[in-house]
Amino acid sequence: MDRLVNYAEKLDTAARESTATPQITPVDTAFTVAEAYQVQKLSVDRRLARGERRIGVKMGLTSRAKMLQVGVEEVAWGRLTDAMLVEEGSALSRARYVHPRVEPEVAFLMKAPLAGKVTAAAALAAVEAIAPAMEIIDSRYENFKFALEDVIADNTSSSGLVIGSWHDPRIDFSNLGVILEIDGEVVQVGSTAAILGHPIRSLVAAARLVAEAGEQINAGDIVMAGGITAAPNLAPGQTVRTTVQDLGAVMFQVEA
Ligand code: 0L1
Ligand code: MG
Repeated sequence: MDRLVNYAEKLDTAARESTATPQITPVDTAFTVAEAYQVQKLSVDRRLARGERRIGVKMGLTSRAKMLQVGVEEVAWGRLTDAMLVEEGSALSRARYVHPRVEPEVAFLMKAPLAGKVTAAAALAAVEAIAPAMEIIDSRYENFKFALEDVIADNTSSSGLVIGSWHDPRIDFSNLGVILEIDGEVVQVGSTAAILGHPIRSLVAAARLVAEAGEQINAGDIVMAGGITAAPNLAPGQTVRTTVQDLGAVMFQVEA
């Protein structure tokens, strides 16, 4: 079997069965970023073949802290499907994941397609609305450990998304305060400026990266702009809430 197809199948199975799988790069030292994106597509295509629907893209490694942690200077992207949507205010099952964490984010809803090299103004003009959001990240690798190529192949750890109320994007969202609370206790504080200095830069990067893969951002797509703070672990019994200044709050609960 082609080695990339084999990796895609292993990652897809790990996600479906909520079991960790070994990293690729320690064994396949020649595995490249370009091949990793091919594996990501092959793996997500398996989900689409099972009936899931593509709903947009996520940007990852968008904060300086995360880039330094992984030792890269470039953002990464992943694909979102409808099965990853967690209804705002609902309870998600911890058992569906390997070792889930949560990231406070903001999400864009697109009203026009976007692809290639675009200006920040063009990107903003294609946005219908902006919302407070959270991403559930859940590396399929053992101990949540990976190299850049591994995590790209694993759809940049993306496992779920929770979206709050959509707002008019014609506000200044460059530096909005963000609070992540677990069980009413503030566990992370940040600013939307942590996303590449301004979240619109994440959308500009998304347009460029999806075009490099021969794809585009479509009208109606959701684009998750990227993590704003460190990502705490999720455990059964928790109530998790993110509040973004001027955009309001978004929450979910964790059950066993
Ligand atoms: O969305 C993100 O920034 C996560 C990217 C992958 C790294 C991780 O799993 O922490
Ligand atoms: Mg994220």
